[in-house]
Amino acid sequence: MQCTIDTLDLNRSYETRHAVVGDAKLTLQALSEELSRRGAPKKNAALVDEIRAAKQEFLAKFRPWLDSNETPINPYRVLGDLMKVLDPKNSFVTADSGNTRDQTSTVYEAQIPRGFLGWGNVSTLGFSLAGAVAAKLAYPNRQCVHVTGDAGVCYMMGNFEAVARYGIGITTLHINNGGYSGYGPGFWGAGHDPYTWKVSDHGNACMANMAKAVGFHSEDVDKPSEIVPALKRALDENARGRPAFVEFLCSHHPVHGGWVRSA
Ligand SMILES: Cc1ncc(C[n+]2csc(CCOP(=O)(O)OP(=O)(O)O)c2C)c(N)n1
Ligand SMILES: [Mg+2]
Repeated sequence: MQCTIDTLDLNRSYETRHAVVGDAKLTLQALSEELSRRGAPKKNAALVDEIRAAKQEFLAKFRPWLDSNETPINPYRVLGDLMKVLDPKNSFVTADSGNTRDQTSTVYEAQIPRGFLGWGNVSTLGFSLAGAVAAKLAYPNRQCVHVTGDAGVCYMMGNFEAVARYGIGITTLHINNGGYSGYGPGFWGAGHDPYTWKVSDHGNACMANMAKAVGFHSEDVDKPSEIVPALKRALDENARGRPAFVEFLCSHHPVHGGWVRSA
């Protein structure tokens, strides 16, 4: 069953068995009213428990990584610690294309409307910075964070200076996993080895230094125990109107939720 405001999206990626064309909020309100009219119980406690248990079961797979003490840092550990530090009722999170999107959308739980900007399959790399800036302008009192990767940072590099100049207090989390997603040797078949599969060593190319040079508060973090303190310092700087950039030296860990169905 698919509810969408735009008929062009029906049957687009998957066959739509039942189409409901309308605004999601109005459609859900109408559905709820109709169910009440038919005498549906207000809350089905057994169903709520079933959903809660299924969520826990799903998260159990990711829990060891969210709590991992590995070095290089497991990217999920950054997300696990981010969830400990952010105010879930007064924040905004988005992520860029690549593993950062796949992993953030797998484990991050938004608790307020417009608390998370998620994507479908493909988004334009670099957009997460604009997403966080837009969120900060719309909700100046919220903590606004975006998670991005090595390619993502390079795509948005030209725009950091303006964020610092305008004093827009957002935080960039750079997951440095040493390469561009799964674009490894043989990505498009034998012999096709994208130049981007491996990025410069952190000793030669420190993106945290790049951000610092244009006015960001900036740090690089290579120990799991340093993640929470670095995030807190970044958010404190944001509250004073200064953007922050935190680079995490992470492992390449291309595992995420099975939200992409097989065709
Ligand atoms: C403008 C643009 N170019 C290319 C792509 C295709 N693409 C998707 S993810 C990706 C690599 C992402 O690498 P990185 O930012 O390092 O994130 P990682 O997956 O390594 O965490 C590329 C090239 C895209 N989505 N947008
Ligand atoms: Mg990467």
